[in-house]
Amino acid sequence: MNDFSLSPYADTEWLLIEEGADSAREHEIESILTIGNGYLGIRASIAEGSRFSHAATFAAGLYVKDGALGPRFAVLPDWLQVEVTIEDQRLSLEPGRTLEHRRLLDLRQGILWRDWRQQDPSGRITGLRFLQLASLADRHLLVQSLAITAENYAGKISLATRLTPFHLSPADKAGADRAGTLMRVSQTEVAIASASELHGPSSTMRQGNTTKPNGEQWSWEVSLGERLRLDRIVTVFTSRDVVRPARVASDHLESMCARGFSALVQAHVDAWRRRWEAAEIQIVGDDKAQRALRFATYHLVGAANPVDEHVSIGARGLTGEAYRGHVFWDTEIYMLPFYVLTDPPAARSLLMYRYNTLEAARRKAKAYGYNGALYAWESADTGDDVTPQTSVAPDGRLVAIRTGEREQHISADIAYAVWQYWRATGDDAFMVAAGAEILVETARFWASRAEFDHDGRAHIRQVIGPDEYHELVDDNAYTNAIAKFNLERAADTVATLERQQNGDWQLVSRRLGLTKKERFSWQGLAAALITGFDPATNLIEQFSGFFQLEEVDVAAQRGSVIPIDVQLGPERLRQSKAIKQADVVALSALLWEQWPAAVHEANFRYYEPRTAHGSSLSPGFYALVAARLGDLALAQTYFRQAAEIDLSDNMGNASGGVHMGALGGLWQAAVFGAAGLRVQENGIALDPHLLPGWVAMVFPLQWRGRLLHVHIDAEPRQIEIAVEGGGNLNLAIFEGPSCLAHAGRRYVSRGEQSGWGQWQELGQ
Ligand code: IFM
Repeated sequence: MNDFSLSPYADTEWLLIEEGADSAREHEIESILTIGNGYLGIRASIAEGSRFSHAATFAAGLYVKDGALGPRFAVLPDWLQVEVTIEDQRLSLEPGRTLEHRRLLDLRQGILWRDWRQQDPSGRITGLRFLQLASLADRHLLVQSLAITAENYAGKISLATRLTPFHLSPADKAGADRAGTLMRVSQTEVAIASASELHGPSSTMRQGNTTKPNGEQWSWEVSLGERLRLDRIVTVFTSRDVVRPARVASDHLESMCARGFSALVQAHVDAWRRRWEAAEIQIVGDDKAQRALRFATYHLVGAANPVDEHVSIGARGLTGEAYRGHVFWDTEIYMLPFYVLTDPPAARSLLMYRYNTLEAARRKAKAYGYNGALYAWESADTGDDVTPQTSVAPDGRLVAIRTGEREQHISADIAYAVWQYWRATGDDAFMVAAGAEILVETARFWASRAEFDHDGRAHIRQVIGPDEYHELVDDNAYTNAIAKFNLERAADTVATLERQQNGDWQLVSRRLGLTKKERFSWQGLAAALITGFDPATNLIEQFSGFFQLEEVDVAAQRGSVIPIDVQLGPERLRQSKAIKQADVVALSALLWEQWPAAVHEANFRYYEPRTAHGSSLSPGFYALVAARLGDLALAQTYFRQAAEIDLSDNMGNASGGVHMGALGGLWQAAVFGAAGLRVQENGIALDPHLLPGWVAMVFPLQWRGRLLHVHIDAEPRQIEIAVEGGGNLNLAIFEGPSCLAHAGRRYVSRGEQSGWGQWQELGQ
């Protein structure tokens, strides 16, 4: 019998290890150790199940209707279930004695391992090693393997898998019926086909000796010390992907089986290696930061599917059911930069989801009496707004949720993301075919949404900004500034496309009925929108009247187990300056170039003590801005806070899935904060502020078809960049020297007493 040719990655720094078993943490562990490939996500529940398990496999874009609560993620059948019975004793963590139990998430290879040694009540010791993966090389493929060793006994080992077999209709029949299952989720058919092989010391069983209606069963007499291995290959297709999922799943299974288990695992490991080459951030000198960035990158890679333009990433990705799998602004504002700079096709697909749901956004705008496109605050498969209408407050009251109606900045956030993608990739085809239409329709929304005063100033009233503690406010600075950005970029883009006389664009422009007058009106509105900026103090008022609210000591209450919104109650909270999350500070993170550093500094100092970080999105942006301001101690505090959201469950809710936006925010804190990266139209600029203890930071990034390798050293200060592929580009230090860089060359700039030295070319 073959042994696993694979084992966990040798460098244990790449392994996230959960020792033992702690029922109280089981749901949290299942979330953080999830395996996924953007099409499927599988929580890390134990194969034999337990009272504490919450097994779930999710498929991106697959929701079930749930009455008034709207859609929620569909949970697919638990294809991982395997029961192991020694003679007549079912093996489980509960009776008997657990001699060893550990789960290892192999971040490098995208594999979840589990090592378990159990002594049953009769004294028999069984050793088990499990492997499971969701292939990154073939998103319809799942693999499971289980090696079992009879350590101190001879006897019968029985295994039972639990997938109801499906029988193909005669029209779909390709070969033998496979174990598997066929289910219907709303209108969607889901087919899961599975083939298993049990390898003994000298022979292999290709099918269970009993195929029961609810799975296959295998029995084998083992001698002392002998080892068995069960390999399972599983394919999943839905009628969202193909016309006849059962037939395709079955055919695909045949061809996967023909390739063989080892080759399938190897292809997956190779795919992960390539993704790491394009995305790995190395932090020398800070193992915790290194681990947190690997964890963030792992989950970001596992959440995206570059070939599906009809799905996006929910707030918890494919790792849990919190927020019912719904998609928020988290994707465009917090996660998208990671994909733009490490996997542009994935970024494009995420934006195409918004393009493909533009009709729903138009419907929503119309329903509220506006023009253009108002995107859903929470969306699922169709793009219609699926924000729940009510929720239960901690004191048991039913409270109305108004974000679906009033948290409208999401439309501008999506426009912002379109622009960022285009600027970093130069993907004109996307802009003409989809991006510009999003810019136009969202600009049209703001044009109908804003109200002009008699003095010519424009207002956006009765909104909810990112700080959701204050509802129905007028002129939220974030909303107005991002809407202004939306209007300006829409006007610029249309002007550029008109100038280029792009034929495809002319058709789109005609279909949209665009006129010069409308374009100019966007510029006029952008200039008239209230910004809340006071030149006397450099402060930006978060919304009209914010400065008059009551001061409360947010910082003093941050350590408390009772969140500040609960402590104060809704009325007092509304009247206070306690804010939930980065709002004005999010503007510093997103639109840095629009204000001088003194403005960022003043606002950061003002809002930082008043922010409760009641959203996981907040600490990452505070870390980013603190790093840009050079307050490295505070940047580190916030970086660690963001890093521990899932890894230490510091918000107490990782059981519902990992916080994808926070993971994207952590990545941005490192790349846009510590490395100080700015993506520009003619190249990139850096402004390094490595966090305390970071000896060096190394990362790759893509800019308009070029691959850049950035290496920043703390002492002596130095930036080295190698450029691969494409034409020349501008390399700059932010507000410092710049140079024209060529493909195949390396460039270095060294820190000087004040600032940075000129770039020098190092050659190959
Ligand atoms: O999008 C966020 C929002 O900003 C705060 N509440 C949670 C949402 C999902 O993460």
